[in-house]
Amino acid sequence: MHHLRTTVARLGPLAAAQTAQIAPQSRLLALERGTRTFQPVRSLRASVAAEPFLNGTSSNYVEEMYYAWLEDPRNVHKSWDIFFRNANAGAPPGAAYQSPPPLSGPSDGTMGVRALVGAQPNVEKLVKDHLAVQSLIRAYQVRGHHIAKLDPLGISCVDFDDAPCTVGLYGLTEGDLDKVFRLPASTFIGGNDSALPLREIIRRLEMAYCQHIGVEFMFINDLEQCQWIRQKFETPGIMQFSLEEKRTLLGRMIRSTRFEEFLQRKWSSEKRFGLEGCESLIPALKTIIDRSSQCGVESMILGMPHRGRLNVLANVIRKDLDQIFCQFDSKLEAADEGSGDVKYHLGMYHRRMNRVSDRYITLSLVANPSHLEAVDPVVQGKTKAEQFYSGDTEGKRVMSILLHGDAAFAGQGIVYETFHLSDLPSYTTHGTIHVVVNNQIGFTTDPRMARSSPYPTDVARVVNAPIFHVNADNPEAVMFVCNVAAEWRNTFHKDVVVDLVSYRRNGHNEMDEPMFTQPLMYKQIKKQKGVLQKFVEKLVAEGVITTQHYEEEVARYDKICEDAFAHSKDEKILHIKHWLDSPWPGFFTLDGQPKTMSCPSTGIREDELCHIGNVAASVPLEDFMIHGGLSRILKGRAHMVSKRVCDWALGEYMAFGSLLKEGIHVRLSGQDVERGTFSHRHHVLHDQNVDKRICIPMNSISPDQAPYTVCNSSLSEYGVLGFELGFAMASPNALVLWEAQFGDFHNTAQCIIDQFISSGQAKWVRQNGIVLLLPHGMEGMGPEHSSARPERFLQMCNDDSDVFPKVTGDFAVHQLYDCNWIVVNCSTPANYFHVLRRQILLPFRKPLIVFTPKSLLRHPEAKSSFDDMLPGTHFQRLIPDEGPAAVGPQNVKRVVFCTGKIYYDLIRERKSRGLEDAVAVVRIEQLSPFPFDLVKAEADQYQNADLVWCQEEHKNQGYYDYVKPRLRTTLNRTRPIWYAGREPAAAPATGNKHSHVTELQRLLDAAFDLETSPGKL
Ligand SMILES: Cc1ncc(C[n+]2csc(CCOP(=O)(O)OP(=O)(O)O)c2C)c(N)n1
Ligand SMILES: [Mg+2]
Repeated sequence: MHHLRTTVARLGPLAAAQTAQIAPQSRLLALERGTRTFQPVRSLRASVAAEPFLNGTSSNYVEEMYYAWLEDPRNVHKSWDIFFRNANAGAPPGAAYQSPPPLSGPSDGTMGVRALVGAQPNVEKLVKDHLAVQSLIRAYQVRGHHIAKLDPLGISCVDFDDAPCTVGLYGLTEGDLDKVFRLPASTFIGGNDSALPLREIIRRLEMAYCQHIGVEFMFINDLEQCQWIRQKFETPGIMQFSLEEKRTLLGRMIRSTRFEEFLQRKWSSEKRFGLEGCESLIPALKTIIDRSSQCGVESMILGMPHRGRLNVLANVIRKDLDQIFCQFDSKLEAADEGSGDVKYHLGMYHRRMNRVSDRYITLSLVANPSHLEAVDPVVQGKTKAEQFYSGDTEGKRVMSILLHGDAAFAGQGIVYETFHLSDLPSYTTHGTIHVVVNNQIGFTTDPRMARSSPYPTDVARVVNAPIFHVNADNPEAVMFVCNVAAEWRNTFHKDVVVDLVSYRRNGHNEMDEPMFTQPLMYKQIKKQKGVLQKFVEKLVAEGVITTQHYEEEVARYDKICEDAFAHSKDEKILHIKHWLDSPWPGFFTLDGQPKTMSCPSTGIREDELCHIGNVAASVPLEDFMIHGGLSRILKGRAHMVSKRVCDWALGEYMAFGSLLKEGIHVRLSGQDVERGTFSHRHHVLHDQNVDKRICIPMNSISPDQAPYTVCNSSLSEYGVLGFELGFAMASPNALVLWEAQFGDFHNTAQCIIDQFISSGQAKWVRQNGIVLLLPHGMEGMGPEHSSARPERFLQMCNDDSDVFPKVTGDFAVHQLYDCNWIVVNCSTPANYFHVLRRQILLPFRKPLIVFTPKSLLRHPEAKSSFDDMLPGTHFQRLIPDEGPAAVGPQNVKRVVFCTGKIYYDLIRERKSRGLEDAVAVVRIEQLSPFPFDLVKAEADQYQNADLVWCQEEHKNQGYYDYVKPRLRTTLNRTRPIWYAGREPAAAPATGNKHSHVTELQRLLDAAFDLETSPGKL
């Protein structure tokens, strides 16, 4: 490889040194191929100062020949053999070329080559012409898709230049058309022939690259992969189907088309985002599924937008039709808790026999919000998890399929972010098949206004995914590329894109008038014969089917729909539960309820704490040299274990380690999480002497422990959080955590937080236990990085601020069961330890939002004793004052309620003012669901005290707006409560250190000035 580069590098300047002359020439060639003619645009005449036959465009071909020559010098013409030998031997530019010896030797059976060569007096011309032919072949491979007839409407506004595929460009003339040329190793158009007349070469290239399929792949920088694709599309006669395959395809087209027609007949004014104009999507998906199943895939996870979703549910996933039809009945009562979602967002899970492969397959369509493409990383995460839990390390049994709209695929950045996960070790799903329903419109916007690239699919090029554009009005071509796509994924385990170039027969939805904005397009569409009709006519003409056969098939499917429709009227209740995309068998009772409504102690035995602590302090590998600074950290951990205390990092270690020991997989993902942004975690140790040698002590806790995954992610919040959410969907028996580098960065993942995490269960009756770790706190570091925006998370909590709840039974667990997510701000390592463990020990799953500290990571007082983590201990929703104030509550003049790190500022200030008897400081650790019961108990205990809410965040931020009504409800408005905190502000924090300190002191003064009450809450 290195050798190749040096040779090619030596060739480079030769080519560059030439001057290209653009010579206008008269029209040379017109081939008998329909409307297109070959126009010579320019010819390049090389200076003979260097190699006489090389020019800039030919160096690629030289490279290809060089590869072939490396394999076997006999693969190339003798003249090239000599050239490469000379070049390799260090011949200077201009001297490597020598006239080859006259060609002779045994016949190789090629068509007329010897005759041609023998008749060729000028070998230089022969080489030049061969190079020209190679250039032409390559031009078709690179740009044949520019010319392919991809658009069923014939109105595509992309104006590609077809000149590169004209022979004149390469210096060939009409007289060359019947000359025979030897074919290079980089083409398969010859089949069994190694040489062909130019006319036939062009015809075959046109067949392979310029019909209804456009193949975009030459940007892929892997020769084997390029060769594989060339073979798939160039081999003569490769696109042929048996009668049975054609009939199956017809059956699928009938189902796809008649399903939409049925819905249109029954519910003409209901939104369904029909598939009309791209009905071949259904056979496309079915082909991908069949072929993948034949290749051994057992589980396929799909994500898709609105367009054609009901059709996919009915005809691909095989959801019962009556279940789909009853969704149109507006009188159905909702049976499940939660608010539900519209029918074209719901998910689905189904296991069935695949008739083509004769194997069982599981298909699941992931529920999604309206936000286009947001589901992409979620599907990938779920796929990765299923691969992980089933030991499918290469993606041979589980795969993902993503569907896209053309406008969304090009426009939504999450597509790009998801593509960039595709090859990362801890995120790869080993190849996704993407299918774009490219109806050449997005709502009312046409592609000229919707993207700057010629195709909607260009984003896929960043990961070297081949892109197969196909005219969706040709179902056979669609089926062909889908087969190739499935085989590609199975062979290389890399992403691939199928671009179904189609149209949208109706408006954006069934109520929409497209003629307002796309009059010409829709005039054309109105004239357009339906794809099924065209296909049937073709099959009848070919004698594959009779009209009668077709009509019978249609009648049969229509009857299936009518019967299901009649059936659907019996449904009286709508069960969203029937639309679950990720059931967790065994976790719930049979009717989907938690098995208990209590939570055991989250503490663990002392010997376990010591053992895990010692692992955290050790390097389990021999001869492993760690950094000196890290040695000190590990020694510090060992010291803490001997003193029976934990800091934040060790508390986290205890939580993860103990869960792993109990067989719970733990996965921590996010930017720089392995070390920890604040250099406190160090879960992955790096040998200082051996490159890439690492050690993860967390995986050495116990021989039968669950695996621990800790992975630095790509720099994407939207993509990675979506991915981890999907990962957490697959199993309830895993602790899946995503850490933001700083809490404020979660805002670029807001869509995942709003549309999935806070509302997912309400919409899709699907639980999820994902944990978000969001570093938060004002450390005088400026407006960025200071706030994880607690106000936003708290605003989305569904607990009622105005109702004091009934406190019965295991109130804390019931409250958790009813909430949409849990929001905590722990002030001690022990409480952090407990809340992480509680995630798993709860009999149900809820997302957990943790505002994590920065300065507390090293704060000498932010440590917990092992005593607070032993069996019998729990997560504390509220931590009461445990000092002198609590001993004499009647003497307490003020109770300061707070949360998080401000607690440590408060107790320092209290101490310095000598107010430990007079002021109680109470920490609310679980902000939501709000610990009404515990807050009330605290307030009741200090009857003579005034009450203050203190926060370091600005008043319009942080917790203020959330706690205010809840504190008032708790106190039943019988006692006033005061506010000590920063004024409202636009930015989360000041950029000026001095202002920061002044503001902090001012709020501490307000909290402890017992003579004057601060402003009322
Ligand atoms: C993130 C996001 N922005 C805007 C919308 C509103 N919207 C719904 S469909 C649509 C057009 C989508 O076009 P395309 O991706 O081509 O799919 P098509 O409807 O043509 O199948 C838009 C803008 C949305 N659903 N999601
Ligand atoms: Mg579209």
